[in-house]
Amino acid sequence: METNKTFTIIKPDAFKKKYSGAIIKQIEDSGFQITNMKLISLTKELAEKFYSIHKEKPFFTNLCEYMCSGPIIVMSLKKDNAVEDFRKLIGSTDPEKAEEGTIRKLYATSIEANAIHGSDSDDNAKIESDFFFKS
Ligand code: 3AN
Repeated sequence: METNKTFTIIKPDAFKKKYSGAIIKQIEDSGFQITNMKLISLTKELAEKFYSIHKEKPFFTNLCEYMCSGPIIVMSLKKDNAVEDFRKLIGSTDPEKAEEGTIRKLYATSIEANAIHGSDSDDNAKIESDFFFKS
């Protein structure tokens, strides 16, 4: 399994607030290369499929509705140790717990509207990237 790829989504809250440019700059300045990128709007079906791992969670319905609430930017990224380094760059899922200077600390408003997604493993990076760029 390759360890130099990850996948990210700039979520509806961050896109709506016009943070995309600043977030992409921070990603590039941190050494990541964008290898694929597109602006899309998720359908309910796609959101439910993408987050199917969370389908038993109490926040699943709200999460899918929120992810469909506006355009998002999906990107595949390349860098050594990509998954781990990117998780560090975005910070904790809950922005209140995120470290200073992380993308979520800077731009997220809540645990749900948390500005950005980052793959949590090399396997998921490939699955998620293929989900948006190989269909
Ligand atoms: P992360 O995006 O940090 O990997 P996951 O994979 O555990 O976090 O959760 C996926 C998404 O589900 C989060 N980015 C967040 O938007 C939402 N989420 C996670 N936990 C909660 C929660 N307790 N309440 C509401 N939404 C949540």
